[in-house]
Amino acid sequence: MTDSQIVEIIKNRLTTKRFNHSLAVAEEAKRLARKYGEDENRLFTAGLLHDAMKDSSPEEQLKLLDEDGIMLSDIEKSAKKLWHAISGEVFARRVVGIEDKEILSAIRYHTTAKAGMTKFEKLLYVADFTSADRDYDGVDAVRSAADRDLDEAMEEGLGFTVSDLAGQRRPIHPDTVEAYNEIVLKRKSWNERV
Ligand code: DGI
Ligand code: FE
Ligand code: FE
Repeated sequence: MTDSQIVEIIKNRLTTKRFNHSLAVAEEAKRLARKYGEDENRLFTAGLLHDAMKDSSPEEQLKLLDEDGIMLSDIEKSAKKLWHAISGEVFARRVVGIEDKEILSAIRYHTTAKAGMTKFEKLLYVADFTSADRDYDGVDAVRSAADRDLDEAMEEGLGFTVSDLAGQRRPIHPDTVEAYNEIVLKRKSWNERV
């Protein structure tokens, strides 16, 4: 399937806002891929598809998971916002016919992240934080980190997510905790702080 066919598919599935976000993430993923020496075309495709199930009903998402034999953990059951990354991977694979394992895995982990991510997976995760349509408090810090260093941007994004979730007393997915611990142990940024 071509990117323009994929654009038509997501246009018909998403609200205008979410469709524009998906185009912006695709552009940002491509820009970051060029900067960090990854495959621009495949990251563009991953960006287009990453939120393909985000505006679908819980029932529709659960149906895809069920058809694929995927069981949700208790934490996943408790947070519907996590479902679209899992169902989005199934959608990309089974409905769109994407066979590229790295595109599928980048979609699967674009919300929680996980330890041991590839550069490709990190680039989609960061592009979702820094795309042109984003305006949350703290976006400037992630954008300037992304201008300097991919792992610094991962640390900024994961730190933001962990603080935000803990501040709301929401559960933090073990994949997110493992990604966070891995990146802070690698970078040891706290040593630079007073
Ligand atoms: O789909 P987007 O809005 O573009 O962005 P996203 O896929 O990163 O989703 C962000 C949402 O997911 C945000 O509301 C926080 C939530 N989230 C991310 N990681 C976790 C999480 N929620 C819980 N409960 N636990 C997590 O580890
Ligand atoms: Fe998402
Ligand atoms: Fe997104």
